[in-house]
Amino acid sequence: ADDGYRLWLKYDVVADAALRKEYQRAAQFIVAGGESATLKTAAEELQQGLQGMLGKAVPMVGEEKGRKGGIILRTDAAAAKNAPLGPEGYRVFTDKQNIVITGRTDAAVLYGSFALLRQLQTRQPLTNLALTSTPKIQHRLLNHWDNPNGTVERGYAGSSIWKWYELPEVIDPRYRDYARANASVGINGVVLNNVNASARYLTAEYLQKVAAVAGVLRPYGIRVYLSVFWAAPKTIGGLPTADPLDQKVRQWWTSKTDEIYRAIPDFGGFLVKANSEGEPGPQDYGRHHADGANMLAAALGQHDGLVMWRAFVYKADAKGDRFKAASQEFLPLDGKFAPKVLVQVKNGPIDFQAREPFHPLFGAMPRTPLVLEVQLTQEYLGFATHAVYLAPLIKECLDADTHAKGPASTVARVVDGSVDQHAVSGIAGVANIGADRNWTGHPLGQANWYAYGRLAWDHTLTSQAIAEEWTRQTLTTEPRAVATVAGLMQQTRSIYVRYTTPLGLHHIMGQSIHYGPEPWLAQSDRPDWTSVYYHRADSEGLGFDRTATGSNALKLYQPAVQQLWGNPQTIAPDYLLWFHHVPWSQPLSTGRTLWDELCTRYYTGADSVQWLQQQWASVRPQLDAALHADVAARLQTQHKEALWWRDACVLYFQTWSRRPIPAPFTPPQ
Ligand code: GCW
Repeated sequence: ADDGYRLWLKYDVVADAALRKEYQRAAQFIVAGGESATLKTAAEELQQGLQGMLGKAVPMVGEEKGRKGGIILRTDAAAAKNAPLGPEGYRVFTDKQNIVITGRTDAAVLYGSFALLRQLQTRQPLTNLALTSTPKIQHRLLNHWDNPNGTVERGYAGSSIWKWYELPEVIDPRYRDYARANASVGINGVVLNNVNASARYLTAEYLQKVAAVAGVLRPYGIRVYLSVFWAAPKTIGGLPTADPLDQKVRQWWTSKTDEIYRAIPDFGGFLVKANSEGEPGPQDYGRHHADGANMLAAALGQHDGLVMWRAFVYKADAKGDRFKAASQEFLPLDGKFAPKVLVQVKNGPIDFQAREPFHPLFGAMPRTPLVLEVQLTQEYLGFATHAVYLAPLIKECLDADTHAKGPASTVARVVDGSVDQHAVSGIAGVANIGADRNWTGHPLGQANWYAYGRLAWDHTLTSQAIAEEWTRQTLTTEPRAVATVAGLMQQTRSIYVRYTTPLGLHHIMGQSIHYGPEPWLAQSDRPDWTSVYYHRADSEGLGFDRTATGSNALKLYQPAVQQLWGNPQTIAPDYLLWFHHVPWSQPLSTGRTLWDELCTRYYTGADSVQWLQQQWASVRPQLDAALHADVAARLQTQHKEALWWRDACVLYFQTWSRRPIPAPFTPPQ
């Protein structure tokens, strides 16, 4: 039985004998082309993959010496001169009947090796190979929200994979498999700990542990970063303050940073959540975010590291609009950040909802490189129980046009630096990884880790293509089953939106757990954690007016976007209630009234889970039985809970609309 541990790096034997022969002919030996740890890693990965897929060992040789039919790894600064490969881009091509994998750096060759393995795993021909690819974004990070005690904030796949109590002496072999998986999709940095950070990671004791992990990840081209607790100079430094303009505080961070680089020479840098949800920060001392970020940038000094400063901030203001909070704090700081600082912005203005409009900071801070933060762990998307393939969600954000510098100023192009000509760029995915045997709890959750990496590397890839690629490597290569699985994956996100938060509803889920429906929630520690704050249902209608007659958050976007979303008649229904308070009786572009459309989406959404179940059932013969049964069982739960969402929301909103559930959905008498 497939326990899911091998992820998409399964390397199962190629069943088609003719194709296997073709592959065997093309891969008779490997030339590692150097002694570096990364090149050795690449060659070993090829050996492991080929051994599995070809069913026989492929030897490593020192030089090809005129031999043909082998794979040659070659790090070559000059070879890549004509093509703009950058430091990480690779080329895989056929030369004198050998397959050459080349790039300017060893890491590039490693990425090329994984690209070749992907060709084999997806059963593509190897004749006249010409694969060329360069990452569009420089820093492609996973953010772990993992705590020192082994828990994972918003993690649904077991405890943390990092075994801090055993490190640095015990190196869990899993760290290496984790590195392989990341490198295979081009992830080149990982923040090991939660943004709600413990200062403990900065102690000498823990830095040794972090260094040990960094040692495992390094050959895979992955650098480690740490989230920092702002008040660390007080809690572990013994200082009376953490004021970023205090000389002793600055000195403390500088020597701490030097200490980190002595232990981890290629340390990536810091991620900071400050003055957000109760975390300490520079505002505690009357300073602003840029004071804080620039102080850390100064501490980094000549070290090759970055500061990623999060923009996820909002105040408990019943009369305000949380949608605007980050813009209010950060827009005035554009141009005030030091060169080593990037501001990290969630995809949407609220918090990883099933659908959000793109964050209005994208395109609005031209002088600051912005990191896009997306969430792979399904905090608001059904944990590890509901099947939600996230590539369509991520793409929706990446492809959104900010119009910052005219049309085609997409979020993707803001983030990759091309809109504002930034020299540095980054993207972050909040990991969905835990110590569960299959890494992600829901077997299909693996696809979200995979898709994130692929999109971080190349945001022009389509979700459909990534779904197919992942399915072929992970589940089956049988073409009809691949089409069925990829096809159902493509629908999962919009189905989830329909039975939970259709038409632009948001933040109506269970309090603090963020699971299941609780649209009636009116009391909480903070007004902006209730549901009624967001849906604004009353006897007239539903939705948050963010136009000029309401909070006017819409004004944060460029005029072209305001135009697109400002008119309730022309805005796409998917975004409607994000921006408009709409009468229950209002006819929508779908031909139904708001109330009827709302009911229709809840009912058809829940029904569609049965469609998912049918599609999944149809591929049973092609899939591993245990894995198939696992997903089938989760889909059963998902269907039950889709009905729960539907009934809770429709019946609750009905207390305001006072209208009957439209005929096709009325339960039989
Ligand atoms: O999504 C929310 C979560 C918090 C999280 C916070 C953040 C790490 O509910 O658990 O804290 O956002 O992104 O900082």
